[in-house]
Amino acid sequence: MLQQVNGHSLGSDAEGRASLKGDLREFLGGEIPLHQLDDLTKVNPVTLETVLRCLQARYTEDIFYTNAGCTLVALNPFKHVPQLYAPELMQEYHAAPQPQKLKPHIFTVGEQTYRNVKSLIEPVNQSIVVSGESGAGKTWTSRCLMKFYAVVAASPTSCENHKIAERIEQRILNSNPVMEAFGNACTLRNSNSSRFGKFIQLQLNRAQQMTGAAVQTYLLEKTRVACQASSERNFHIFYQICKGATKDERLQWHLPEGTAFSWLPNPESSLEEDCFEVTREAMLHLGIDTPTQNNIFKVLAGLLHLGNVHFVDSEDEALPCQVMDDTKVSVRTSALLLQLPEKMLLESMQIRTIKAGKQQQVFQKPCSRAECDTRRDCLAKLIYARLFDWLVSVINSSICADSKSWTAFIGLLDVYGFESFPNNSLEQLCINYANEKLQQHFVAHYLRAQQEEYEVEGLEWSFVNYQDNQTCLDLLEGSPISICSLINEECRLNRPSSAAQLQTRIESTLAGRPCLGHNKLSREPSFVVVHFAGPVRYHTAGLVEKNKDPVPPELTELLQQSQDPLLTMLFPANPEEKTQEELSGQSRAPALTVVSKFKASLEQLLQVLHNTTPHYIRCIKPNSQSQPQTFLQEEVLNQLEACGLVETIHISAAGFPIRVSHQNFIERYKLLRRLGPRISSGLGGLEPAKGSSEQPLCAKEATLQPLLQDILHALPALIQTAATPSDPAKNTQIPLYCGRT
Ligand code: AOV
Ligand code: MG
Repeated sequence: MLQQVNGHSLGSDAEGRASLKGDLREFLGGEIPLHQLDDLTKVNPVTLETVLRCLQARYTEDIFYTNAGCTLVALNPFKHVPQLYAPELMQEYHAAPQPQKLKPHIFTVGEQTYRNVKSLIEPVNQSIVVSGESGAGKTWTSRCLMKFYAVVAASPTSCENHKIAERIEQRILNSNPVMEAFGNACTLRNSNSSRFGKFIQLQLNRAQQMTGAAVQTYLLEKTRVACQASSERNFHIFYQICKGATKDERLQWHLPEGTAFSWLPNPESSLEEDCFEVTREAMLHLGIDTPTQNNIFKVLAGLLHLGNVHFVDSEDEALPCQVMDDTKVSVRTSALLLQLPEKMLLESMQIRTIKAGKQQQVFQKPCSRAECDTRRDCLAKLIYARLFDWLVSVINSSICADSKSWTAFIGLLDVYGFESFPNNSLEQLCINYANEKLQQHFVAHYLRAQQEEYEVEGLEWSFVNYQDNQTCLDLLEGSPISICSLINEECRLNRPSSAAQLQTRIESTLAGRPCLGHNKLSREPSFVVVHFAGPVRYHTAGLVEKNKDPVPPELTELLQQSQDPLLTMLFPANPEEKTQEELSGQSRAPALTVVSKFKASLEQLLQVLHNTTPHYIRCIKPNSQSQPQTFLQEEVLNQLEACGLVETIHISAAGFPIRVSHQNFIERYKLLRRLGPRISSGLGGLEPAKGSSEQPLCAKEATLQPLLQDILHALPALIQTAATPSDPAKNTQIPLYCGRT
């Protein structure tokens, strides 16, 4: 069938490419300035170098968006360009008959996605996958897309409806500052780095109006609460409180000006910490009232004081480690703010309770200084992670529409980008693993599936080679043995295992795997993974423990004693509501590891993505110093290479840009069937035959240009074949050439 369609289409494609060559002659002759090439499929030859030159020329001219076939390349301007995101511009893209004819923009992707939802049969869920390395602009882009939908998918202006619509859109937008305050932090790569993954479904009703949204988050980097790499910072919210609290609040939360907190490193000023009022206002919109907010901030202040508690080694092993003299006050203040009995708080960190024997006899054992520190950190992580999850659930209950009021969604995916630091641990392993998965989704969906389909359909197609990251994923998660399985195994066996032993185990068991890099230079135990975006050295120290993420039951029991309303809610005493971590602390059943839980959540995400029509935006970071007007070729080249952009362009340039499902195609064009023999006379005889009861074709339908022109040539045979797809169960798509005219 494709051949019948494409008997014509390929001809057009060839013509298209001929005219493209014409462009290129001009381009190479310098008649078309490089920066005016809106689509990278038009550079010739398509090589890394020509693509790079084109992007650089555009960047120099302050043009930040460029089409690259099925993807949009977004260069980070690292400066405010307000006119680029003005509501008027959003409306312009929304109202355009063919938004793809306007300058490339994230609004083009936004609008096309929005239009795609509409189908004659059933609305089709869409997703926009925003990818790129840390600091490339993913969060910025998804925020702008949310604003775009808040404008174009707003409910009509009927007064009451409008009010509701405005409220829901505003609320959805308000989820951003709250989630960023609690989930973002300054890292070496990005001063507003997302430390959690986010998939937000914007819910649309049949009239394409946004009626709600649902947020799903992925693995918050909770270790950051108690431990920040050098030159990095804690989550923004802590700085916001310390800087933004009023005099009264400072008194209530025991935050006198100038107090130094161990968990608040690098307190120099940043934009994000000036946003306390914005965060508070947004929380209010989401239904978190001022007393609850104050309660949250009081608990966070309690955590800061907890971080100032330091222990000294005990001279006698049988006695618990004591708190350093000058930090005793921190125990008191922390207990006061968390509304916990001070003695219990201290003992929960100093003494381990062991239950043993059939009778479950209780023994108590003093912890070493290192263990006391670990338990202190664990307490903070436990509270912060629960608080974050609770906030997400509050946000969801505030913005989620009931299932009857929406029929389709547009999903926006914004996860933490690929990152490589001097010291990489389990957090980076998970983050980079997530990015590998997304890259694989792109490879599988676009680079591989599309080409395979052309081959199956018998098209003349010369296969474009691409870098498949399957080997890296096999190394990370494959069965039976992979890095994840080996780390999990260590957790399961629960045996003392040094960092060096883990390194040896990984290197010897997985020796010869193509993506396991050489580990010659490092003095510290580590292993190297060659990711699609570059090699990363992961240090093995603490990896197994982080993967286990054990929560001593005494800590949860302690928090259940709190008199604080927020903590009471986060840690209910009711045993029926025990969570997995509590149960795992008590039972012998092995707890799910961090990696296993993360893997399962990623698989769920990919399943959701798989059931939507995906759109891709590739964010590129022109330099790692976050400087405007600075385009570092080497850095951009690495990113272009890593994401397979050149291959994408090749496939897009030679492939079929419009794809319509059989069912939709028939629904849309079946009326043309009756033209039958009149096709030969072009668009002439559009009147129904004499004596027929058919309505005349309306002019709009009769002039569906240029698609109609293309289709008319091949119509009779096409409809015949489309009506009887070879494998209806597969709901095969008909790739249509729509012409580049
Ligand atoms: P990321 O989401 O991709 O990194 P962000 O979206 O946070 O990166 O962007 C990093 C910074 O670049 C932002 O804070 C802005 O200062 C700037 N920026 C990005 N896009 C634009 C734009 N279109 N216009 C102006 N400035 C921009 V990470 O979350 O670290 O993976 O984990
Ligand atoms: Mg981000």
